[in-house]
Amino acid sequence: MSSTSRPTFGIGLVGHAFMGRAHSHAWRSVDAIFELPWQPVLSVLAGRDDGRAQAAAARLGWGSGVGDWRQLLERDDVDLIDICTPGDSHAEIAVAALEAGKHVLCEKPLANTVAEAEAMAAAAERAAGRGVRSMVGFSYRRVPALALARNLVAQGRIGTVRHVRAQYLQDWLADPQAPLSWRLDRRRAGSGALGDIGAHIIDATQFVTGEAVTGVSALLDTFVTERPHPDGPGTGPVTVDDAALFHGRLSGGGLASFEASRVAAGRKNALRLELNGTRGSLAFDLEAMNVLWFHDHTEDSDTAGFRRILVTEPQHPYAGAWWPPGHGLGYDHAFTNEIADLVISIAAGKDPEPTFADGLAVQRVLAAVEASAADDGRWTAIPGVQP
Ligand code: SOE
Repeated sequence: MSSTSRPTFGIGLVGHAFMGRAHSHAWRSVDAIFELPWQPVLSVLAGRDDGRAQAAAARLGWGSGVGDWRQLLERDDVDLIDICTPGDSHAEIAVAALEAGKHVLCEKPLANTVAEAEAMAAAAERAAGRGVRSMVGFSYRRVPALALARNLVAQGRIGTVRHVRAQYLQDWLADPQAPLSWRLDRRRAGSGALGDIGAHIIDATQFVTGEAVTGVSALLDTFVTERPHPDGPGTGPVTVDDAALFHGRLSGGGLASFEASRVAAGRKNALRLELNGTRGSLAFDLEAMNVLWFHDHTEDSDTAGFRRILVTEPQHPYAGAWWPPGHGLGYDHAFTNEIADLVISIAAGKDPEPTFADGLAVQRVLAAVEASAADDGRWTAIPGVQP
């Protein structure tokens, strides 16, 4: 929809690497796919350097580029600040933006520490009282098959959840020569596979089941402890985990296992979730993201079995806005779906989900995993969650 009679909604993006590109793509396309009450305008992109930000703005479709995100706080053509920077700057930018009256979309994990996430959740709550909204970008909630899985669980189609098996497996660090980057630096990223991709499976588990993780026992490992510098001679230390393995209990009484790895050779972006309940099971793999497997255990056992649902029908979540049945969506579409929900919620005066409080809940699980792993896998309860 491109009517100019709608109010405009000015966006300021901070960051222009992987996530900045993914969000830019979504902001560029969202108005052509969804019927939005407001018209997003890609006003300004902020980076750390004027020249590079201007070049990125031109390439990614933004009106202008600036070398300091603080300039966005002052601008009348910015209604929302979209934070796509490494985790060490999320709290500072988000709190300043909310206090300046700007809505915020912040990439996951919400922060690098629980203290930062708490400050962000508190700022979000204060801002919501003034009609200023915030959302954390757990984009996989907007993959149609995972949104359908949540609906089926909520409808009781698999009964009470007994098991969740959650994995997020990648292999871009399997090669010991893969260079250092901010994602391998604890000061910038907070943690490694744990916060980068483990955060997604924690959120996906809590989202799909509607339950909370109440406690964990964990192991972390860094298999490659030194890696080459990207732009010069020699190597430097890796200060985050390559892999995280933990199990936990859910608030409904079920058991959950979690595995996040960036050294799982051959697995490129395998976010897998399997749920077994008293009445049936569901299974999903992001490497085949248009498919949800469903087993209805109440069916006649002669013919019962996992059925493959191609989640591209018009009545499936988000799918109706896109292509005819069977034509499928990809990684990028989840960001467009996320941004559509964000704009629709803000225009309706409602808090979009996942909230900063949801991001804080994930952060508490991440911190419990680190505490448990540092103490030989000791059982560690998640503060504030009823066992
Ligand atoms: C973004 O949602 C993200 O989590 C990235 O930050 C990860 O690195 C990527 O592999 C999955 O998507």
